[in-house]
Amino acid sequence: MTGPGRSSCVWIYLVFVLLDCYWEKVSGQLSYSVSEEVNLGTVVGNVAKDLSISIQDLEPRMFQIVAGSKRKYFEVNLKTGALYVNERIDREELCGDEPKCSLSVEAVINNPLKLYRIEMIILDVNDNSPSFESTSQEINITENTAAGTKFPLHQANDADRGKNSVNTYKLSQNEYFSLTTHKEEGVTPELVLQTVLDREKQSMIKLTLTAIDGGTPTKSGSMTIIINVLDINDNPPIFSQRLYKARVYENVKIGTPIITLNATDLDEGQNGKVIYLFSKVSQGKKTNVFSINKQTGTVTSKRNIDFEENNAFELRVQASDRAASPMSSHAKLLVEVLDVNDNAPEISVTSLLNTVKEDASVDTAIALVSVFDKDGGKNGMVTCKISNNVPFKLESNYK
Ligand SMILES: *[C@@H]1O[C@H](CO)[C@@H](O)[C@H](O)[C@H]1NC(C)=O
Ligand SMILES: *[C@@H]1O[C@H](CO)[C@@H](O)[C@H](O)[C@H]1NC(C)=O
Ligand SMILES: [Ca+2]
Ligand SMILES: [Ca+2]
Ligand SMILES: [Ca+2]
Ligand SMILES: [Ca+2]
Repeated sequence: MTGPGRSSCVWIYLVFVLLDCYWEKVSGQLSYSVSEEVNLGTVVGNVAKDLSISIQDLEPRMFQIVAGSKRKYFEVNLKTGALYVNERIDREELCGDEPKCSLSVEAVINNPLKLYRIEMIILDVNDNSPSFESTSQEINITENTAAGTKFPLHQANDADRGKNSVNTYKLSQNEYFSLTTHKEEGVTPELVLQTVLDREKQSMIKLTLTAIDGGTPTKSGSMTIIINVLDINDNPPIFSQRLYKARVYENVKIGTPIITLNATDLDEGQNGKVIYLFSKVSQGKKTNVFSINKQTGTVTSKRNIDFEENNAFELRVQASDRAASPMSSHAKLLVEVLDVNDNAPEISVTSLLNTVKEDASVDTAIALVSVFDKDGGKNGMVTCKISNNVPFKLESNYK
């Protein structure tokens, strides 16, 4: 347990304790400043000169630096007295978050034995860039959120201290957001909504947040901010036309598609899903003739359509979305019924005279014959003929 190395260790420790007060008072304290990360061999100062020791004495009196830690950060050139950097000095590793960083170095000289404490102040160098914990941050914002609403953003870290740490944040150019920062507990960034968002115009907004430190030159780090604009039901379905016109032949088979209406809703999901209905204001006999497919908007015949009964239908249709609070709009559908020649002319005869005298004069009116055809247009036009071998002729009194 008591080898030579061990005993010298104890010895040095004892001397330190004994002489602690002594050199504090007598020698004063030597202090040097050195930047972290300087090249090995960089000279910090001349200890021989600063401790008033003759350079010639350094070697014979065994001047040496005592390593305070595992690493011997500094060494002395015994020929010149120059104190130089012997190991890489990383302020971040040595002191981390501490505001001040210094190393205590002891030097010893024999004959007579003397101890010196040298304070090495380690200066921070801007050798770290600000960085974010993740490469992106996702924020969900409902469209129509009021301008001025704030959203907290992730903070960047910078291992350096003071002005070499994060100083400012910048947001990429955009028309929707600005940035505000608070300076308590470091700089914290917040997103401020400048204008009301419209999902139907832009459903995703990509921004870049950059953190910049105050070093010379500055260093920076950035992350992506992804804004998902969430939908609200702010659009009604809109019909492709205000007035739809369709034609259908009477007597078409029941279930024949007559027209397909089309309404579109700009919203998302259920807010944008359209259902079609006949409007309540056009209830009754007329809509009983037709049915409308809720999903597709296809109007089909539900009963036999008779031109002679109705030659046109005017229907009101409604498109609604499937949101919890639905929005609706309306359109008109005119169905014109086309005639089919499904009626024979009907003849009715009204006799004016029961008998005709043999000497009745020519052009005496004998009977009134009415011809009527329920069909429309050409289908309803009639021509009348009477047999050739009778002594009567037909004369029309009006068209
Ligand atoms: C954003 O909304 C989506 C779907 O609504 C959800 O999956 C996601 O977790 C939300 N993200 C945040 C950051 O709230
Ligand atoms: C409805 O109209 C929209 C927009 O004009 C069109 O993209 C869509 O294909 C139409 N749908 C049908 C079923 O006609
Ligand atoms: Ca460093
Ligand atoms: Ca640093
Ligand atoms: Ca909608
Ligand atoms: Ca919407």
